[in-house]
Amino acid sequence: MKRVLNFIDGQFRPPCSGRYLPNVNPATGGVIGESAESGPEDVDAAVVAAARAFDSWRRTPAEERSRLLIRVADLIEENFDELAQLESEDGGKPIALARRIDVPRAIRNFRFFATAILHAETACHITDDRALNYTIRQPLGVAGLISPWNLPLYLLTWKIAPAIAAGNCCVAKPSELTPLTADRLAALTLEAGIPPGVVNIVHGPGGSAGRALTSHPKVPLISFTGGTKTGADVMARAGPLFKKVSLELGGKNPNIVFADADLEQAVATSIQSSFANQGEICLCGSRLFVEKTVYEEFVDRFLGATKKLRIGDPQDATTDVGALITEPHLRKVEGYVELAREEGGTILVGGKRPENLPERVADGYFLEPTVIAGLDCQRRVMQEEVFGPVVTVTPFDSPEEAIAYANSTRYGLSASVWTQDLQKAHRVAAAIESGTVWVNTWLLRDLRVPFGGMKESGLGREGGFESLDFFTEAKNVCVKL
Ligand code: TXE
Repeated sequence: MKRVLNFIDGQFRPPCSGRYLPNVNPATGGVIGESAESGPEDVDAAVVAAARAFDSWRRTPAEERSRLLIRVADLIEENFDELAQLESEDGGKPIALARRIDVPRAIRNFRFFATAILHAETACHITDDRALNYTIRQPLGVAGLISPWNLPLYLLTWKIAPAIAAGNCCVAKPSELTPLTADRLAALTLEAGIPPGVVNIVHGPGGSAGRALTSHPKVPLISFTGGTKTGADVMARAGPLFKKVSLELGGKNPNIVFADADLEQAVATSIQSSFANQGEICLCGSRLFVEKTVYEEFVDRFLGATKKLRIGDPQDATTDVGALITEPHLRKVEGYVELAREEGGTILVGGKRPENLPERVADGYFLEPTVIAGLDCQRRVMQEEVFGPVVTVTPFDSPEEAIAYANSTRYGLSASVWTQDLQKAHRVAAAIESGTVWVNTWLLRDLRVPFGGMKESGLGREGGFESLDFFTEAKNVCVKL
């Protein structure tokens, strides 16, 4: 039984409450440990430590900060197997996925921002012969970082690395559902030589520890990834304190397949974009739109590939689909399948808990990959984020109709477009209301590009220099000549 403590000022400390939350392995339903149930006092102690460390960290030369961050990346790499194992146990995700996506991306996040700060430039504006303006970018102080359970280490490092690379210190609050890799990361930052107080990690529920961070007057900046409803609460608390806020929220992403697409590739990638991480990725393409003339052929092939997915023990290297994060979440996703039936949809495949699971995971929170047809775009299942292995398929007649369907939700995070017609690809990409449009691919991430959502999918952009801009404040110095 692993007990996860807070990491404050370079030390592992129990929460002030003395209470712990059970940590459940979603694949078995068994308790595998517990994590600190922190509240405002713990967050305050972490903020004090971070503010103290900021004084010298902000003055640490970029080359030295870079060296330390690269050391963290190296240590994640050295502990690759253990981290993949922890991520899989904690979140129910297939170990193969943790090895392919989660841990490599955590390494990349640290390496990327460690080197990015060595290439940062600032602007200079010359006002005729009267003045010279230059811009200084300075860190803000204590960054509040709140991350979710679906890609725990991937998203936590996506926030910690740019925050501290830019010279801030941070208080991170990982999801209470997946504390294990954050806990290992804390130890690795210590081993790497990151000074005490630069990285602080406080575990606990969103309603207490999370809110203490978003409403803390000494935390001028919040980077949040999570659900849209929670994002609104973060905004409501941070707004009156005029904090800088970046929100990466939910998605209901369209995946549009035109008749001239390479169907083989479109099917193979759509299987990933529909069901990777059990559909628990904000970028998953949960609404598939297929041009009518190839609809039947595409759906046939797609259903065939769906049925071949192996659902089972996440620890088995051949498993494609693991367990959903919690039992309530499983029930919520099942509720959407039921709602789809009531709304007149047809379940083409899946829709139920799998039978014949290996004994070790017989009590886990599994749901078969599910494909639903026959729903109107305005139905709730087509409008709300399900966040499970559930995808809808809908035929369309023209690019205009596909665009209208794509834009028919309050979300705008990402989209995929499948076509071999270059002009159509550019035209449709420009018309879709989303922060990212992938053409003939999905989840291909260059860390330099702006990443974020339109509409209710978020606020602001992170990635590359956009992240470094977010984690610093621009100051204009105007010198009269
Ligand atoms: O996420 P929450 P939940 C979506 C998905 C999912 C839904 C709810 O649709 O079904 O959100 O998931 C912390 N102040 N996504 O409830 O609550 C919380 O402790 C400050 C999309 O699990 O948003 C955790 O650390 N913090 C998504 C983090 O916020 C608060 C990923 C995210 O949890 C808080 C996850 C509060 N009031 C869910 N309440 C994505 N965009 O990838 C909670 N938290």
